[in-house]
Amino acid sequence: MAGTISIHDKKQLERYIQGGPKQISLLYSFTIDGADSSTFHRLCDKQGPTVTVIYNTQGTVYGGYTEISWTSEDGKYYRDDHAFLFQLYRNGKNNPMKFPVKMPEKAIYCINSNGPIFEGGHDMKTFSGTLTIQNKQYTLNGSFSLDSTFDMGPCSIEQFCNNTKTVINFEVYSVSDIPQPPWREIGYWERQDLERLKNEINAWSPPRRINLTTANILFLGPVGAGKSSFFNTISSIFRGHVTGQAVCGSAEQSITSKYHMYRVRGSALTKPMKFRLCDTRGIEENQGIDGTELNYILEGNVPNEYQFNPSTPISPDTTGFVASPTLNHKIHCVCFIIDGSTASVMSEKMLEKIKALQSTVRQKGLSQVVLVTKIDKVCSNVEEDVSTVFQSVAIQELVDTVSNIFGVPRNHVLPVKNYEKEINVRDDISLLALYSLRQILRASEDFMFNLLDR
Ligand SMILES: Nc1nc2c(ncn2[C@@H]2O[C@H](COP(=O)(O)OP(=O)(O)OP(=O)(O)O)[C@@H](O)[C@H]2O)c(=O)[nH]1
Ligand SMILES: [Mg+2]
Repeated sequence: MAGTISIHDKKQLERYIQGGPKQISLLYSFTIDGADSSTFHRLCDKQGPTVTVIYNTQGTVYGGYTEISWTSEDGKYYRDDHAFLFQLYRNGKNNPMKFPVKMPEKAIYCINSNGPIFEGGHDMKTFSGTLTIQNKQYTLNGSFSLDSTFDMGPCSIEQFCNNTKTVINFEVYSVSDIPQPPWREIGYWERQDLERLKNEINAWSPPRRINLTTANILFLGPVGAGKSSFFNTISSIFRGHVTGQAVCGSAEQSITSKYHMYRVRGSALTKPMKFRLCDTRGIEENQGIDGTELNYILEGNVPNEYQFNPSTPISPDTTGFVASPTLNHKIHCVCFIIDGSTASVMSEKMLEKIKALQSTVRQKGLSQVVLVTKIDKVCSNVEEDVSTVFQSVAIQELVDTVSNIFGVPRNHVLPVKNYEKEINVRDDISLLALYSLRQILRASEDFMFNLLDR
């Protein structure tokens, strides 16, 4: 059933209501259903958020929005923190205005004998009983005192509704969110999908003909970005509880001071998986890993458990330096890890440093992916439920920004939420982390396939 309201007016109401695109559908209309309060209740009760739109004889269009369902009661106030009155047209001219609720505890009043009542002090008590139609007009029998429950600012009753109660139509529309298609389709968030991914990663191995025992994945990123936490997240998923094998935390300088080539295993008794997650100290503006050190790490010269020393960079004289590394020692994929909550405000100096390191990685023909952590700090919906990540516009924009900063395709930018405050593992966090790890393993395969071709 179509109403009188135009697409332009719906867009205006959508902006007032906030929270993205809305489906606005007609529930009740004087001209179609008759001006009768019991008909209003029959068609509009228990319908969730609604918008009431009144068209008066002077070309003024105004009304009220509530996210609380109308009900048939003996008389009861309902709290609504998001209710508002509005105007769309004044005397035939477009004049959009929103009047927010200022006494939310008495935003609406439900009573079976009346139509919609926006009030606390009868701000907009529309009509009661049955109204008769005369010359295609209805005269509302409610009262409009305005400004006790809603903040009308300087808008007078004359300006709001011409101080007249003769109307040509009165409509109530239901308002609901239009579900947005995900901006990245991964298509699964169920427990069995998590088990499937775990099995797939557990069984993963480098392509046979390459003769590699493990894929070595290097984590590189600013101090505090969540590098060690990502290893802990992956380890927690396979161990079945949140673990803290890698030391994490927040400090001015890198918490991680050793180079760790971590293996992941389900328990002490099971074989490790066929990839190593190589954790490094963080990138700092004035110290930390530089191009030469990175080159040694990528080439496999740096031994596991190497203690970084800011005053003496890695060199062939370093104890344990692997002078003749094989392909098994080398890095096969670089995973830049950055903090999503500060990605767009990284300093020029930090960006320059990252770009220089990226160029070293690129020269070696290695695959690069970017893991964006702390997405729970970027979007509150995602904080509550990580499976909404690919519906979140904020995360989509973050991925676009990071893809521009790093100059990598968007499908190589992977948002994750690490385990940090949680005590138990959660399917939504685990699924996203494993999905990202699978993409990282696939990126390492790309490099290995290039080796095969050589
Ligand atoms: N809210 C939130 N906090 C996170 C997330 N990932 C990591 N953290 C927190 O960020 C802080 C730094 O995490 P680490 O894993 O130690 O970071 P790092 O990159 O290893 O840092 P350095 O070793 O110092 O270079 C810790 O307090 C973590 O709990 C995340 O996804 N969400
Ligand atoms: Mg660390």
